[in-house]
Amino acid sequence: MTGLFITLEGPEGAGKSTNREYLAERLREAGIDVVLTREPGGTPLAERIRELLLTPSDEAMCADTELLLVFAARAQHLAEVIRPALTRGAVVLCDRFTDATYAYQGGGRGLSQERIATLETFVQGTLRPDLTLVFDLPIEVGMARASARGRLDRFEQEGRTFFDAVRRTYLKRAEAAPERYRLIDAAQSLEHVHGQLDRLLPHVLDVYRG
Ligand code: Z5A
Repeated sequence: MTGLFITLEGPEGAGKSTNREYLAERLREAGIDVVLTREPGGTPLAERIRELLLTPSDEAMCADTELLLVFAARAQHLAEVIRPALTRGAVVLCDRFTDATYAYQGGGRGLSQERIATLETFVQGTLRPDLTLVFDLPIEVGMARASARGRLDRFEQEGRTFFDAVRRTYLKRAEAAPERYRLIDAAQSLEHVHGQLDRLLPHVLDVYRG
């Protein structure tokens, strides 16, 4: 595959969606074919699975069901969107991917990293992101941004302990593989976050152009 697979990660309200658009714009200005997508979701079927995952329900969803749904959506997304785009040489900018599974289902729900790794290999083979931007910020700042939007989804209804574990997992993974991860200080103003992305752009273009 000749494209570049970039994922954006971080706790809720970190600004991934907002900055995904900004980064896409900068890359397009450089003449690059960019595919913007998100998880869970990214295809009609995967978006239906997203609805199941995000909509609060009277029946509690067990952690294994959640994990399998996340990977079911991912299998569809990889087959329909991500792999074809990478094969034709595009940059894929994906709002969340398997690091979110390690952070939410692993850190948050307490499922074992080994079980997640088994599914990761089953669904993705050897495919991993080339670069992962972790938008990091104090949990209370992200929660305040998310709750200002109104109704909370199934994940957003979780408490502080859950989100602390999510953030810790992201930071641990970034620390363990600095060649793949870049930390973005997402607590700063949008202007400052854009500045951090601008400084990262030459690195992204270098990796893309080999
Ligand atoms: N999930 C999972 O459990 N396992 C998995 O494997 C995967 C996902 C792939 C997806 O929900 C949920 O699925 C997610 C994890 C779970 N749950 N949570 N929580 P989502 O896509 O709806 O949730 P999200 O990814 O957390 O989106 P978000 O809350 O919208 O966060 P964001 O995209 O990082 O933030 P944003 O929409 O760009 O910005 C949020 C608000 O803050 C917005 O009003 C912005 O204008 C504002 N903002 C952004 N940046 C700034 C700065 N720098 N200053 C001030 N205000 C800002």
